[in-house]
Amino acid sequence: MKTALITGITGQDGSYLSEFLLGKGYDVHGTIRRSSVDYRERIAHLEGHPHFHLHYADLGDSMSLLQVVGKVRPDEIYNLAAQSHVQVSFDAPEFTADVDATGVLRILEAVRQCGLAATCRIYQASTSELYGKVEQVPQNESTPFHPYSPYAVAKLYGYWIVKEYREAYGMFCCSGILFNHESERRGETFVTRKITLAAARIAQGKQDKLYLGNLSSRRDWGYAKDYVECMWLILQNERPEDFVIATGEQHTVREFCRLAFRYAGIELRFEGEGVHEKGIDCATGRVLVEVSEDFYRPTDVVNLWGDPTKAQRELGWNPTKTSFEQLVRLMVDADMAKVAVERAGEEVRTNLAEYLEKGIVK
Ligand code: NAP
Ligand code: G4F
Repeated sequence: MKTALITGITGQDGSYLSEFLLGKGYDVHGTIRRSSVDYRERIAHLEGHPHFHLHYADLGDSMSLLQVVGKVRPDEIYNLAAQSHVQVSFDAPEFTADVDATGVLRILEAVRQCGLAATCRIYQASTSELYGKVEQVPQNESTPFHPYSPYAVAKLYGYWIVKEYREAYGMFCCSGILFNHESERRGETFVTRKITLAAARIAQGKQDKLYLGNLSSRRDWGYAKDYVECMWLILQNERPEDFVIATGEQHTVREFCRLAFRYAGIELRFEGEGVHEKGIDCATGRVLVEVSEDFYRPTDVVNLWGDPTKAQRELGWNPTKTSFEQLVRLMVDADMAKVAVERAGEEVRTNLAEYLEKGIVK
């Protein structure tokens, strides 16, 4: 039985990767952080599994990493932990650098200090944000980097330090340069999930309007569940190499929004430009989407489009397993169900309060 250690196991990708590796018969260990609210929603269903284990560690704390790596002695490490929100990295640049840049170094050194350099394979969660102010479309493994946020600059260090340890110490460590991947488990402040949740709430009368930033920004959006398979394939490869993981298809935030609302039963038309652009309900004329400068970034990456040819050819990975339309549909369906359950809960609470007040129930 192989042993894997996943940092960032409570995140979107960590939860899917755990399920995937357990399905492959791995003993799965993950790092969690202490928090005043125990927020482990994405992995709650895995707790209690005999091959699923959690350990406290923080990428900012070398001691905790040394301790967990020394104890688990993993065959494979998936370093997914990060301050992963690009906009937040402008507000917390130093924390982002500590976790997303130096944190990668701490993992690599922990492996070396524990004497596992020759046996432990390491996957580093790199990102299409490295291409930033893009110099070429679509982007592949040879496209020059031009990071365009504190997040991307920190991740660029992670990319290079992984390459350095591979060349200097012969370690099997690789970066997956992943383009945006989404799911029903995506954090609610990333644009796709923000849109699908708002579309569900608006369709069910629980929200009036959705405020977004740059509607013309383009992304290559894939399904997170498909992408974790590729992380594993990268570590099963004969040689340690870096790979671009993407669908090869590009859409704007506006297109995502229009489709999500359509699946929630609302046909939108967009009118106006820049901050004055609005998404209008074709049936009622109501303005449901507006632009707010609060969601503009000091520097925004606007044209990400990946070329997954190498991963297709060398890893046999299928980049089009889940189409863009299927991705939007599954996210909207999940949020429609979530909002319906919340509404039902509210109704039960309201009725119960009324029955208690009237003495119908005691
Ligand atoms: P996510 O949902 O934000 O999860 C991030 C994880 O990192 C969480 O488990 C979080 O723990 C943990 N974490 C944050 N700071 C930490 C610290 N100081 N020490 C230890 N753990 C820490 O991100 P994701 O979407 O799953 O992405 C996984 C990785 O892929 C990230 O490195 C991200 O930068 C990268 N990536 C993501 C995408 C994408 O489109 N999703 C694309 C390219 C690259 P808490 O739950 O305690 O906060
Ligand atoms: O959903 P986003 O916040 O994702 P972003 O910045 O592309 O970062 C994600 O993908 C990266 C891979 O390329 C990962 F490395 C990173 O960890 C993260 O998972 O924003 C996507 C686009 C941006 O151009 C943003 O300006 O959508 C635009 N946008 C427009 N309105 C918005 C909004 N983004 C957010 N979060 N919220 C808005 O209201």
